[in-house]
Amino acid sequence: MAKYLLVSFKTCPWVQRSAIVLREKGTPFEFRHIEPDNRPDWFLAISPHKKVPVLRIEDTVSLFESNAINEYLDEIIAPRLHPDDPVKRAINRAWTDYVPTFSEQVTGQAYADDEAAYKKCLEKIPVAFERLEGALAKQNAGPLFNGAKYSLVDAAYAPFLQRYFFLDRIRPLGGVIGKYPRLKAWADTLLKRASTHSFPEAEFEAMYRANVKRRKKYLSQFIADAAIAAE
Ligand SMILES: N[C@@H](CCC(=O)N[C@@H](CS)C(=O)NCC(=O)O)C(=O)O
Repeated sequence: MAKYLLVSFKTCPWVQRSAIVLREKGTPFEFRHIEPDNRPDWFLAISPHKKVPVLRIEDTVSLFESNAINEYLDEIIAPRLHPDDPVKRAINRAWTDYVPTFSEQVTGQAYADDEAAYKKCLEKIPVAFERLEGALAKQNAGPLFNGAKYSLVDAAYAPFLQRYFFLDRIRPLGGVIGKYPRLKAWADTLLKRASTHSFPEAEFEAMYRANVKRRKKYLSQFIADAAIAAE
């Protein structure tokens, strides 16, 4: 068994996506969390973009970019999460390629400087949700993206769907996800799945809130100082 080290910032959704795949495959790995503001030299030496995740294999090879890491893991460790059918596989990859856009459209509000920018960000959420609702309607009947079998698409979206609910609890988003029943059911399924979670859920949400608070953007004011102190 190869020795895997996954280098991470605690709340990074891109790391989470690779951690999910390792957990779905039942592959043991060392999870090493570093501080974004104090990236150690050993990390800078193995991360070409200076970003996490990096997957270090046998202390010799370093892979980066969560999608590339997940494709690699899926090629070499059973069970295969990609569908066998090449057309279905291409469709899965296409929806995984949409994740950076989805993330910006659904969680970009966390970086808005003021109320006007925040409101503009919220207008993008239904656009992203509508697209995924359409994709899910063309797939099998759930509960996962491809039906009964877990896929790399599930792993790719789970961290961002989780953050939608975190953001909804910071400043209510008017129940927008409720208008997309397939997406809502998918999100609920993913959030209930043990592999989604790298930390106990309440602890992780508190870490996420503390991050948003620290960013000193528009949303920060809606997170109480007391909550931070309690974290
Ligand atoms: N496309 C990359 C995104 C990774 C990424 O943006 N990671 C963030 C943390 S969540 C990071 O390392 N940011 C530090 C920086 O940009 O310098 C992936 O999928 O792995």
